[in-house]
Amino acid sequence: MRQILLITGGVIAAIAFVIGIFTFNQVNKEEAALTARIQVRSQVLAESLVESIQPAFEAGATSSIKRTIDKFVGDQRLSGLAVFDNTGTVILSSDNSPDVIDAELLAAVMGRGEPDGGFARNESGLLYVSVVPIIGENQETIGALASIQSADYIDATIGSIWRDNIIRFLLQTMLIAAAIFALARWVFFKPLYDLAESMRAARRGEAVDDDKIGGDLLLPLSSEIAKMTGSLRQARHAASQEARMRLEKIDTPWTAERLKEFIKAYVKDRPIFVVSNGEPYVNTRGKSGIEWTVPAGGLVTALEPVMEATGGMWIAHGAGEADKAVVDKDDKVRVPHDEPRYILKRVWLTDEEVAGYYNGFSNEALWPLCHMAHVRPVFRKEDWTEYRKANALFAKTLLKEIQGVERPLVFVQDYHLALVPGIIKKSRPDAQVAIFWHIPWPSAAQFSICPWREEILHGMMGADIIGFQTQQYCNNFIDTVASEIEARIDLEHFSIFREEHQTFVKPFPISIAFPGIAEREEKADPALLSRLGIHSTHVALGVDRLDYTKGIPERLKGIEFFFERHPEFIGHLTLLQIASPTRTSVGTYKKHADAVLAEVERINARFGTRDWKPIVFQHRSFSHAELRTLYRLSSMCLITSLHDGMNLVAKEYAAARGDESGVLILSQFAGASRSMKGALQINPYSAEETAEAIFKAASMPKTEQHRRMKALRTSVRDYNVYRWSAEIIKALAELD
Ligand code: ADQ
Repeated sequence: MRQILLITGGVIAAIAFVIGIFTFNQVNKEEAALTARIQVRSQVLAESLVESIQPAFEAGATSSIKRTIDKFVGDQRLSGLAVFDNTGTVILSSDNSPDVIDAELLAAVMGRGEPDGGFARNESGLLYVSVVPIIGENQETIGALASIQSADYIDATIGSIWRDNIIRFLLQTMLIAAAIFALARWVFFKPLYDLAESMRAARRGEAVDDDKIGGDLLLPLSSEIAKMTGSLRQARHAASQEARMRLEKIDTPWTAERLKEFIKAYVKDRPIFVVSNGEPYVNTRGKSGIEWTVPAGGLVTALEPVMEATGGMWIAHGAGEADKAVVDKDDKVRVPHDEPRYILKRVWLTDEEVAGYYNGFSNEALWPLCHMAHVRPVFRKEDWTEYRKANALFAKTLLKEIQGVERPLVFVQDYHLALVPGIIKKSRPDAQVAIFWHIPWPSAAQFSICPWREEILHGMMGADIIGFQTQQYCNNFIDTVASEIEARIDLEHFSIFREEHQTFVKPFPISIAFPGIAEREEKADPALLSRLGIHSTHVALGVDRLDYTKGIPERLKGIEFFFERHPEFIGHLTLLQIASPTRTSVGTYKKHADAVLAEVERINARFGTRDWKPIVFQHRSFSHAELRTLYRLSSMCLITSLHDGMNLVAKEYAAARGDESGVLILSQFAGASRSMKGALQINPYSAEETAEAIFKAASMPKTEQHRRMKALRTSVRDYNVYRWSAEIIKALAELD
């Protein structure tokens, strides 16, 4: 656009210059011709009058001269006439003759005895004054006659020439600007846009019409690009063929490509709608304008690669300060921002709803209710009211989006939205709905303390499939249903019949996207550890949200006990604890954060030396790339959750260790402990066990590390997040 304006501006300036010069010339010529004409006419008139009044002038017959000049003025439509004696004094003048005669002009005419003239201006406009000498019989100048004529038409003619040319200039400018815009658009910009669009389409793997790439103007470039997009298509085709083949084989790894093919095969073109509280991208205002970040948390880590692979729509709460600024009128934005692959639709909640539904019922009631971490759930009626309202709002938003979509696939996430499946199924019985519970499901006895347990269970059972992380949580759920509501339980198929609706309860252990080759080959730059002030031989790494279920105080106790038992490691081993702030508006979390920080300080004061600290505590989020580097640089990763649905950090650690080194210390209360057999399992409540595991990891021979890490990596590679979502989608599709 700027370029078009520059070109147009340049052309207009050139036209203005040319038209200006031409107009100036034309005006000069016209002015000269009109002046000559008025000069001649005035002089001829004045001379003819002088001839007729000369005898009377010499005879001093003033009254006869007066009559003659008055008549002449009337006949010739002059503005005035005046007769002067040889001293330059007016003897006679016509009625209302303007007083514009220049004394110098008069003196010059009488001195030379020759006629002359000039322009004058008064309030009535431009005038031409012609002065003719009156010559006596002795050939001496005896007086002069001045005729005054209106020359307004010269002004008018010059003005109209300027006006006409300015109008011509404006018309030409408009026409030329329009022509330049049209030409630039069609000849230059359109081919460029087409080219960019073709490349985008090729990148998305869509068919590109090669003839349309760039048009004639960009022929040399477009033929090269056509070849490139052709090869890209071939590569994609080959990859998808390969994926189709692999689809049939159980023992080949699941990839984004394979998931895409799988979805095509199983659900054809039915779009997938994901609904969760947390959003995959948060927009904030930064120094360079609106920025985006991926929030720390297991749900996003798992689902984002799936959505990138499958497309569709993700509905989530827009909690970022600049979230509203980037959505369209339907509250949608295409993400990832740098390479859009699916639609994120944001739901807006009031502060009151966030306080009651999210901080209150979700995080102060359901979260502690489902986790055995000895934090008492808080059940407030007003939080429950907000929870119901917010669930209804998410469901309403989804129902609007699935209007007109036949048998939509709906995938509801987590404990924040337990009531959504019920609401959806009521309005759209044809929708196939799954809900995945990312956190543990407690025992029936523990769940029975919830005052609104029945409504929660009914809401969840609106789903066709309820997924949990482990078989144990499925068992707990079935027990809970059996003891709380009237329903028929089919233990053979692990399903529940209620009001003619069948809900299957199945374990789907969540995972991560196993890294591709590019990530595997990334170098782990040790400078990151130096920047964090860590120079120890051994680094024990902890990566968690600062949540009381993650057992960070227990981990600190473990490390303290380790240094007590093995003082030879003082100065040589550092615990790097990365803890991203989480749920900071909830009182329990604030207290927990303060307690953890105080413990870190206490232990650092107890064992720290001048240039070494036993614990480096980072109270912030790190990027995925930074985390990968830290996973690779640490000798062990510590997971000490008191209770955890799965724990993806354990899987991320194994996935990052392409060198098959490093040791995973894993709590027996994390869902991940079911499948991650190469880990050193611990009971995090026992500081001794944790300390011994740290010692074992720090002294473990490389061969044992390789053996264990190989097993861990195989478990993650074989059951990655693509397989997780494929299994859920398959279970949904098989309901038909
Ligand atoms: P979370 O409780 O959030 O998830 P987890 O599974 O460990 O727990 O996932 C945490 C994710 O956040 C990981 O991807 C990790 O890399 C990231 N993360 C943590 N701290 C971070 C930091 N400081 N900076 C950047 N990233 C950080 C819930 C359940 C889990 C379950 C998941 C998925 O509580 O039990 O495994 O959902 O279902």
